[in-house]
Amino acid sequence: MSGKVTLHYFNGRGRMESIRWLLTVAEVEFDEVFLTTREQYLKLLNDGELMFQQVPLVEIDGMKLVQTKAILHYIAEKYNLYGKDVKDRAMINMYSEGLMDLMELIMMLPFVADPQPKLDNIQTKAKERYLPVFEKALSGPVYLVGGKLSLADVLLVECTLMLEEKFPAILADFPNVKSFQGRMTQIPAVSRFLQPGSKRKPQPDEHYKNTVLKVFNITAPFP
Ligand code: IBG
Repeated sequence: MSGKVTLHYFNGRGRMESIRWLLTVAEVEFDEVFLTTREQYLKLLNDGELMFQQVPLVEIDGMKLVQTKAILHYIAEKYNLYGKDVKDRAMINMYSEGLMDLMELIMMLPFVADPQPKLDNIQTKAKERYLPVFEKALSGPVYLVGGKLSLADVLLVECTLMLEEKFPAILADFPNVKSFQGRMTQIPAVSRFLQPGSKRKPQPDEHYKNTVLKVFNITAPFP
C-alpha cells in the first residue's frame, strides 16, 4: 500500500524519534509497529526486511527503507524540507549531521555503564561546540538555511528540547536558539506533537531500556 507510512521500531525514541518529528512537521500520518520481543526482530531478519540487520525500518511509498539518514533525506526531499538547491542541501546536511552526532550521545545514555561522565561531556560539548554554531546561524534569520523550514530546523528543535530535559537552563546563554525554539513549537503540527497523547515518545525508562537489551540480546552495557 503506497499511501500508508509504517514505522518499525521500539516504543521509544532512539533513532526513530527524528523520523517521527520530521513526518509530523511534514503533516504525514504514520502507523507504528513496536518491537517488543526478540522473536519479532528475528522474523524481520528472516523475512529479509532489514538490509543491515538494523532498525529503524520505515515502509513508505511501497519501499522498505532502512538507515536513519536515508529515511530522513527521502522524507525531507519529498515534503520540501530539504532546501532549494544543492548548496542549501549541503548546509542542511552539515547542520543535521552535527545535531545527530549530539543527539546520538544522549540516545546512548541509558545503555552506558557510568552515565555521569558522559552527561558532563554532553553538556560541555553542547555549550562549547554545538549551540554556538546555531546561535550564530540564527542571529537574524528565522530558519537555519535558505529562509525556509528544513530538516535542519526540525532536528534543532528536537535537540534543544532533549537538551533542556537534561540541563534545564542550557539555553540561557543562547537567546537566538531559545527564540527559534519558541517559534518552532508554535507551528500547529509541532504544538500538537508536544501535547500528551501524541506519537512523541517520552524520555527512556527502564522498561524501554530492558526491551532494547532483550530484543538485541545484549548482556553487557556499552563502554
Ligand atoms: N546507521 C544505522 C541507522 O542510522 O539507521 C544504525 C542503526 C542502528 O544502530 N540500529 C540499532 C540496531 O538495529 C538500533 S538503534 N542494532 C542491532 C544490530 O545488530 O546492530 C541504536 C541502538 C540503541 C540501543 I537506541 C542499543 C543499541 C543500538
